[in-house]
Amino acid sequence: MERQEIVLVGAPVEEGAGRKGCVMGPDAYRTAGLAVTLEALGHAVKDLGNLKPAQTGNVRAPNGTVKNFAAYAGWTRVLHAQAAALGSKNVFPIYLGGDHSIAAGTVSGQAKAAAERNRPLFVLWLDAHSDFHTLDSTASGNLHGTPLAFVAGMPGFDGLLGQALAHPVTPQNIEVMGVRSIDDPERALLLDQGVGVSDMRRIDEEGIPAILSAFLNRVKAANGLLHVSLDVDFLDPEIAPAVGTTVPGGTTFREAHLVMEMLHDSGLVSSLDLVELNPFLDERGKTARLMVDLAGSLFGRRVFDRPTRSF
Ligand code: HAR
Ligand code: MN
Ligand code: MN
Repeated sequence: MERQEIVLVGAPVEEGAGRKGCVMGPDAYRTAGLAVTLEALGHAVKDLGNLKPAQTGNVRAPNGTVKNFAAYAGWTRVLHAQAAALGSKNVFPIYLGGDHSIAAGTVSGQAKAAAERNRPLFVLWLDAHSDFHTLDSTASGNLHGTPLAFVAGMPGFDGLLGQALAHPVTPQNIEVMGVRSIDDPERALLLDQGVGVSDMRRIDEEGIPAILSAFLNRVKAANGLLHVSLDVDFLDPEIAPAVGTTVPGGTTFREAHLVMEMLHDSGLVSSLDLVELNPFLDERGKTARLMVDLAGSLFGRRVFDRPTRSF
C-alpha cells in the first residue's frame, strides 16, 4: 500500500449500548498509540478530535421500547455529514467509537460519497452480532443492535437522519463475519434480504481465507469501495474483554489479524469503524492495544514479505 492520508474521527457515543463506558473509547485508542502505530507504517495521520452530536430539536422515538433515540439521531446526522465529506476526499477515515450505533452515520455517509463517485459501497461487518434489528423488531431497545438494518435501507427508520436515506447499501453487498448471536427477527430479515453471513461455524469449517477472498473478489469485480466495521466482540472475549456484550467462541488473535492482513493486501478498503471498545471493562489496556494492533495489520504491518517465487 502506498502512503495513506489517514483521518481519525472520534465519536464518543455510549447511548446506543446497554451499559456505560464506550464514551471513553476514542481516547483509549489515542492512549494505546493508534496514531504513532500508523505513522510508523509510513502513513500520515490527522486527528480531528471528538465530534459532538447534531441538535435534533423535537425528534420523537417511534415507539416506547427504543432507548435514547434523540441521541441516536443526533450522532447519525453529524457522522453522516462528516463521512460524506471525508468520503469525497482522497483520505482514509477511521471512526473511533463509541458503540456500534455510530455506524448508522459513518456507513450511510460513506455510501453517499461512494455513490457520488459512481462506485458501489460494500460493507464487511466484523461482529458477534448482526445488528440487523429495525426499530420495530428490537426487543432490548439498545440501538447499537440496529445500524446495519438502517444503512441497508430497511423501513421504519423515519426521522433518524432528518432526510430520506438516498444511498442505502445493497444488502447483497454486505458480509457479516464472526457472528454467533442473531435474534429471530434479524435472522428472518437477513435471509430475506440476501445479506452474506459467515457465522463462526462457517469460519471453523471453511477458514478465513476462502470466505474473505470470495467476498473481496466480488468487491473488486464490481469496482467497489469497502467499508470495514470492526466490533470488539468479533474477537474472543479471552483476548478482548473490554466490551459490554461478550459472546464466547469468537475469532482468535491470528484469525483476526489474518482478516486485516488480507484486507490490506486487497487494497480495497476505504474506511473503517473501530467500535464497542469499553475501556472501563479492559484489563490493563489489552483490548485497546489489540484493536490498535489490528489496525496496524490493516495498514500494512507484516513480519516478512511473502515469497514471489513458487516452488
Ligand atoms: N441483538 C441484541 C440486541 O438487539 C444484541 C445487540 C448487541 N449489539 C452489539 N453490537 N453489541 O454488535 O439487543
Ligand atoms: Mn456491533
Ligand atoms: Mn457486537
